[in-house]
Amino acid sequence: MEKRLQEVLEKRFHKTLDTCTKEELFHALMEITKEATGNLKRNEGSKKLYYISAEFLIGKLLSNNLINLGLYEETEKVLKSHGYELCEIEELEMEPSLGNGGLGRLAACFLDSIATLGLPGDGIGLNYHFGLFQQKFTNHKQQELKNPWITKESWLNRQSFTCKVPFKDFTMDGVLYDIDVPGYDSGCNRLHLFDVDTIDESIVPENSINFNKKKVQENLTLFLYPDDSDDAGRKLRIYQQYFMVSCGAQLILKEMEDAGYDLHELNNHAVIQINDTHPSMVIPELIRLLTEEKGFTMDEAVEVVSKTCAYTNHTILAEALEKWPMEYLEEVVPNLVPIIKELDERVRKTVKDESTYIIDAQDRVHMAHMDIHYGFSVNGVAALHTEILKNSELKNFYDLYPERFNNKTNGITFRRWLMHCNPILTRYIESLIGNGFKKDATELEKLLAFENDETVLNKLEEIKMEKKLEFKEYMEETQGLTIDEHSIIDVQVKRLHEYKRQQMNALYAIYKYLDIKAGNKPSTPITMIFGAKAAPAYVIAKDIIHLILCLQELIEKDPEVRPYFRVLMIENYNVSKAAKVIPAANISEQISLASKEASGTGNMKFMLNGALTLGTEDGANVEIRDLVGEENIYIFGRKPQDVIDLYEAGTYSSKEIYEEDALIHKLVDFITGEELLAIGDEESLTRLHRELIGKDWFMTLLDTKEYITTKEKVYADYEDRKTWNKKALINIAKAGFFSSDRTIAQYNEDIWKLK
Ligand code: Z57
Repeated sequence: MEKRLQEVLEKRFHKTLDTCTKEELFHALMEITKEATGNLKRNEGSKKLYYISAEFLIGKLLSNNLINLGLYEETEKVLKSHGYELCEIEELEMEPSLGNGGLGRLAACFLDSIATLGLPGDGIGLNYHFGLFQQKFTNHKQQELKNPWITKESWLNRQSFTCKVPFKDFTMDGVLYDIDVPGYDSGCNRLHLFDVDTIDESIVPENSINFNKKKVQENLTLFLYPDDSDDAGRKLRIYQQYFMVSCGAQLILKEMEDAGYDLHELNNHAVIQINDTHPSMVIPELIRLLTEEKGFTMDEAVEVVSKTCAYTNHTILAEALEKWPMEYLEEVVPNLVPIIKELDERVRKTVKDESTYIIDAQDRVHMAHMDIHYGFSVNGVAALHTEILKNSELKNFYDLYPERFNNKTNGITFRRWLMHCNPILTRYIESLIGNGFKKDATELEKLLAFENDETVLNKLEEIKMEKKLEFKEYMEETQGLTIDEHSIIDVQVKRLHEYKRQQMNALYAIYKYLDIKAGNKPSTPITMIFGAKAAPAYVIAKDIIHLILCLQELIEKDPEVRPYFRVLMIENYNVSKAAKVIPAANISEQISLASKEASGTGNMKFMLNGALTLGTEDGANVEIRDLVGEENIYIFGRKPQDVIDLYEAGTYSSKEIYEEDALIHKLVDFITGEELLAIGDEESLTRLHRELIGKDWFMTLLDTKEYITTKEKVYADYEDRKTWNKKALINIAKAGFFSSDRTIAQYNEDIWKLK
C-alpha cells in the first residue's frame, strides 16, 4: 500500500506521503481503492438477482471498501507512520445521500451482504444529483439546503449502456453510472444508477431546494423525494419511477440476451426484488417490452414476469402505500395504461374480492396489489410485521395466496455497523473470542462466557467511554456543543415521524426539566440526543423538531438544570453521523406506537454496539427481546394487538387523557407555556399543542405515563454499572442474528435461489 500510494501521489500531484495535502491523499486513496475493487472477480452464476430500489443509502465508501478489500489496517498503519489518521482523511469524502432512512439504508446493507456471500446480484436505482436535502437549524427550525455530493472524482463510473425511455410527450435517454460493490473478502457486484445528460443543476438556486417542476428533462434526477413513509403524490415522482424501471428492465433484458438466455426462461436466470412499491411499474414495463419488442404473447409475458418478480413490503401506514390516479399515469406513461388495465381485467376474471383489484372504484392504481397478484413472493421485514400483513393489512391477499407470503427479518452489515464504526470494540471482541465472528456473526454468542467476568465488563465500559469521548470531540467541532462524557447518553436518531413518537420523548424531557426545577437532581447526569430530518412538507414533524430545539435552548441557558440534564439535537443526521453517535450510546430509543414500525434497523445497530433498548413491542424490538430476554431490555407500552383494536374501535381520545391526568396535562401545556413561547414560534408550538390534544393519531398520550416510569427505571439501573455492563454484553452477544448476511442467506434460500 505504501509503495502504491507514493506512486499515485507522485504521478498525480508530484508529491510524496510527507509533502501531500490531506485532499491529495484522499484522492490517491480513492484511486487505489477503486482500482483494487475493479480487479476483484465478479460474482457470477446462471441466475442473477436485481435489487431494484428508489433508494440506496450507501454512505461514505472509502473506509468500508478498504475493510471489505482487507486493506484497512495496513492503510491505517501506513498513514499513521506519516502522521495522518485515516479517520480524518475519511472526513473529506462527501456522503452520497441517495436515501431517506431505513428502507434506503437496508438496501445498502443488503448490497454489502449479497456481495459478501458471493451471490451475483446488482442494485438498480437512480443517480440523484442533490440526493436528500441537507438540514440546517436556523431560529430553532429545520431549513433545507441542496446537497451536491457528486464531485469531479467519485465512485461513479460512467458506462456505455444507454436506453430510451418513452414518456407521453417525449423520450428521454437513460445513461448509466456504476458503483462497484466489493464484498467482505469476496467478489464484487455493482450498483447501477441511471441518470440523464440533460439534467441542469443550475435551475436550483443556492440556499434552497426549489426548482421548476415542469421541466422534466432538466430536473428528473435532481432530487430524491424527501417523503419517508408518506407520499407527496406528485407527477415528477411517477416520471422518476418509470424512468428507473424502464432503464432497469432494458438493462436486465440486455444482460439476459447477452448471456445467451431464452427470455421465455427469464425466471430461471433472473429474479427481481421490488423494494417497496416505488419500483412496481417494472412489472408492466417488462410485460410491455416483452410483448412489443420480443414477440411474446400477453399470456407468455405475464407468466414469465410473474415468476421473476418478488415484492417486499416495508410499512402498514396507509399513506405510504402508493395509489396513483389513472389520470396521472395516462398523462405520464400512457404506454403502461393498457397493460395495467389488462392485468386488472385478469384479476377481475378470477378473483371475487373487490378489495384486491388493481384499479379501484375511484380509478386509482394500487401498486402493492399489482405486486402481489403478479409476483411470486411477498415478504414483510420483521416477524411481527409479517404477521400483521397476513392477519390484517393484507389479509385478503393472504387468503388468496398463502404460499406467497414469507418473513425476512431485516439485518444490518456488521462491516459498517461494528468493524468500521467501532474498531476498538471489534479488536477487543477479537481478543476474547477470535475473529470467526467477522464471517459468522452468530459466533458473537461466545461472548456469553464472559458475562460475569469483571475485567471484561469493565473493559466494555472503558470502550464505551472512549467512544463517548470521540463523539464529544466531534460534536464540539461540528456544532460547538460540549457533551459530558460521564453522563448517561440516551439517543433517539431516526427520521422524524409522528408514529416514531419523538414527541413522547420530548414530553419526557419536559417532565425531567420540571422535576429538576422542583429540586430532584439525578445522581448521574443525563444527555438526551436527538437526530432527525423531517420531510419538508410535513408540518407537524417540523413542529416537533422546533419543540426539541426550543427545549435545547431553554435548558442550555439554565444553569440550574444544564449540569444534570441536557437535550441536544444533531444537525443533518445522516449515515456518517449515525456511525459516530451509535457507538457512544447507552440507551437506544425505539418507542414507536406498537404495530406501526415495520422493523426498525437502528435498534439492531445500537444493540450491536452495547446500548440497551428502551422500546415498545414493535417491529424487530420483539425479536430483540426474545433473544436477549426480558431482563436485558426495557419494553413498555400498549401491545400491538391492543393498538390495532383501538384503531378498529375508534375510541382513542387523547383529549380524555389530557383532561383526566394532571401530570400529562401539565407536560402538554408546557409546550405553549411562557418559557418556550419566549424562545420559539407561537404558531408552531400552538399547532403541535392542538394536534396532541385534538388528534394524536399515533397515540402519544396513551403510553406517556408508562414511558416516564420505565425511563426512570432505566436511569436508576444505570447506577449499578456492573449489572448494566453485563446487560450490554448480552446484547452484543445476541446481535449476531441481525447480521444482514443472515437476512440475505434467507432471501436466497426461500426466494432468489441463486447458485
Ligand atoms: C422507510 O424507510 C420504511 C418504510 C417505508 O414504507 C418507507 Br416509504 C421508507 C422503513 C420502515 O419504516 C422501517 O420500519 C424498516 O425497518 C425499514 O423501512 C426497512 O425495512
